[in-house]
Amino acid sequence: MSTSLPNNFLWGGAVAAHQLEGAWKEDDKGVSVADVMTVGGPNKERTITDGVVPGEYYPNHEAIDFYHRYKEDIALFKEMGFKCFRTSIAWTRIYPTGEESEPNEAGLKFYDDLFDELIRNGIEPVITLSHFELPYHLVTEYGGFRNRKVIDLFVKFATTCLNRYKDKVKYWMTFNEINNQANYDNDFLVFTNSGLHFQSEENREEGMYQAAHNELVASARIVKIGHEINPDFEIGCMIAMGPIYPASMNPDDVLSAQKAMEKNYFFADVHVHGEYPEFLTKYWSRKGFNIEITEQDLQDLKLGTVDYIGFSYYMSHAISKKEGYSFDNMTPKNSQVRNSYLEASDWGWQIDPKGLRYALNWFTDKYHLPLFIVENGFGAYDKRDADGQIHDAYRIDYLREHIRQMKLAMTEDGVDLMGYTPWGCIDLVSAGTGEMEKRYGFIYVDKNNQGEGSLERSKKDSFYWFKDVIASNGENL
Ligand code: BGP
Repeated sequence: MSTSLPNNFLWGGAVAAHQLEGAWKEDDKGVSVADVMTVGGPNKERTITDGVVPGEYYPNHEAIDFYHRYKEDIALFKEMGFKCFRTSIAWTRIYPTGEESEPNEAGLKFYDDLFDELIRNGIEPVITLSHFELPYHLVTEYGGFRNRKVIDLFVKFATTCLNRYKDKVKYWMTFNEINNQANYDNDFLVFTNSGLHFQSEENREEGMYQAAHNELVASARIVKIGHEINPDFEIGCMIAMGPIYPASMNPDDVLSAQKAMEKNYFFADVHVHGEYPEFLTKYWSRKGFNIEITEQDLQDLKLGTVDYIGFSYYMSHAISKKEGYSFDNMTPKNSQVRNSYLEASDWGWQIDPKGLRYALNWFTDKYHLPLFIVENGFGAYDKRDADGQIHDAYRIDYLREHIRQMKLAMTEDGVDLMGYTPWGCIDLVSAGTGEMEKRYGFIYVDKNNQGEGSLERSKKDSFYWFKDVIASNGENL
């Protein structure tokens, strides 16, 4: 078996529109869910406000102003040797409230210009259609993706994009980290994924499953439409993958880990096989959930299965079945434990490069589809040294160990991997906390958590390191 990576391996970087573009109102852009969230902190989640409240600071409104600076940033990506660049299309630039009958030409033109600039620089766009960017209007008007009306609105938006960019974009993904909402006890995750705003509601788990179903149907319809528009499109799903290990060899823990994996990753089953696994429909009936699923939905799911599995990988988890919990009542919050074998980042994310190899093998064994690592990275506080430079050896260490494991999965285990795009290749607003100072980039952006700074870009040590990794196709680590 070959020990080197294929020549067409897609090295690059990943971002999302709302986390870097800024220009939140420009060219008639509408308000998205990301525009109504303030800054939290390492141990503090973002606050979701009731619309945009005057006087509050919303970090996504300006972000890093990529909207006006993308040419400068793409020049830096080119210098690093990127083969591809993953970003998303902000729904509210194209349909500001989600409900307009005609798309906003200025928004469409921005992405034409952006994709042209990438292509001119030899960088292939990899596009996510929904990355935490639901129009806020659809939350207040319909309660987000729980309402079937939003399926049609999203399919309309996606179809506009697939048609408009059919000769510029080949690689697409439908919903970013669609399975994040399996943590339905986390307000932020269900709000950003699906626009669910629970407050006092009690049926949040059932609501999450309804929203997830509606998204899975929308995704399948989009895959089918996309293949009709351009049969060369590669359309994938996008799953947040953090393997869940048993905390011990106690069979209760082992079974708990298996059950937790099922509940977190059934989304991929539906994307890949076009049907729900039996354990889930049984679970729904045990819980008395009444999920509205039509005959047409079941057919649509079958007709729109994905071409590849994109996934993010940051960390692994461990689970322990505590006294008094049944499998049906376990949530990440009430059952996950720290893994004493692993170090964690300042945000408590457990660093586990071997978990990436595990994840690649797990996906391959289960789905036999090409995979694409579309997010991986290390969020850290960066400080300028006495020489004025950022020496981010910790970030290089993290990425190097993950790439090593990725290579082993490919060369020793035979995993079919399309590419690797580290998250936040340029510093941007954290999705989870809204902080600027939780940095992932190879490129530093001068801005702090309060929104102060010149927005000037500069290269970190990791910039030069990753450039060499790409130039050597992963040989020089
Ligand atoms: C994923 C999201 C990204 C991104 C990343 C890092 O969940 O797809 O949008 O932000 O995680 O998370 P954070 O920004 O919270 O550090």
